[in-house]
Amino acid sequence: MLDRESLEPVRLLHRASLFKRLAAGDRQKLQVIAANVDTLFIVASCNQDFNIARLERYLVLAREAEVNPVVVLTKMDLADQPEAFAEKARAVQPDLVVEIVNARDAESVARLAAWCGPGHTVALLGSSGVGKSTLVNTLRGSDSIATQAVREEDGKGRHTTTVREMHRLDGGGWLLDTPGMRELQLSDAASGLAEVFDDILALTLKCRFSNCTHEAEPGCSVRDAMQQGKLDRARLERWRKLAVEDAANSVSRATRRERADIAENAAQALSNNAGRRPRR
Ligand SMILES: Nc1nc2c(ncn2[C@@H]2O[C@H](COP(=O)(O)OP(=O)(O)OP(=O)(O)O)[C@@H](O)[C@H]2O)c(=O)[nH]1
Ligand SMILES: [Mg+2]
Ligand SMILES: [Zn+2]
Repeated sequence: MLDRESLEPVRLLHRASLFKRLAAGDRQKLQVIAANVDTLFIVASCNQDFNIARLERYLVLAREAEVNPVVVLTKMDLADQPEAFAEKARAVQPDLVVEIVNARDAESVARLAAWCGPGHTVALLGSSGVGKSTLVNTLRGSDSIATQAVREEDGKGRHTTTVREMHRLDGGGWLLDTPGMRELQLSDAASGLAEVFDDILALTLKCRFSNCTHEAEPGCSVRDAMQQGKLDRARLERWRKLAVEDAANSVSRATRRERADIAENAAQALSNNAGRRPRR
């Protein structure tokens, strides 16, 4: 927080919500994507970009950071059945808010204003080309941020936005536009995973063996649910993949932390010894 007069920093505000990811290239490092965000717009398009696994991944991130997620599906004007995409997204979590818009159309985007009121900060995440910057432009009633047509061949974006940028709305809200990210690995996201996949978690707690792998053990509630058509195998596999990834990344960072602790303790011991040299 800055002092109004001197503009000197007077207080470091507590980061209410923190989005982090493992830095691309260096899996051992955490990179902060955004802090103090109230709402996350998870942006995807009503086309081949739409991907349930990616949506779940962003949701885990939002739940882990305790930020309110809103799924924004763009390009409804280009889709034959945009509602079909919304249905798929809603199936991920029963209470999930899903909005379908034409990001270029102010009237269509107006429904998102509810989350962008005074003092509110919204971060936009999603693949390149889904229309994050277009949404920001339309919400601000300007076209000052660069956007670029997606590639003809595969509909993929061209990584037009390259840095995170805050944009102020006339109404007092803030929008954080981000570059479409290629890599978004989970780390330390156990509680986010538990929330997004709470149905699976509840089943695993009922398995006969506490270390059930849900492959071949008797008394497995997860397999029972699948046999009864209550759990989709693909969803189970997506959960498994994210859980394994999260565990692997969390462990490798823990080892790094442990190594740092050991090094620090050793240094401490050395300096203590230096102070307590035996008298001659
Ligand atoms: N018809 C239509 N076009 C859209 C819509 N949303 C975005 N576009 C177009 O899609 C292209 C990509 O939009 P951008 O806003 O640059 O996408 P972005 O998500 O910011 O992409 P990066 O900055 O690369 O991460 C632009 O040509 C937009 O005009 C939409 O709802 N309908
Ligand atoms: Mg952009
Ligand atoms: Zn089981």
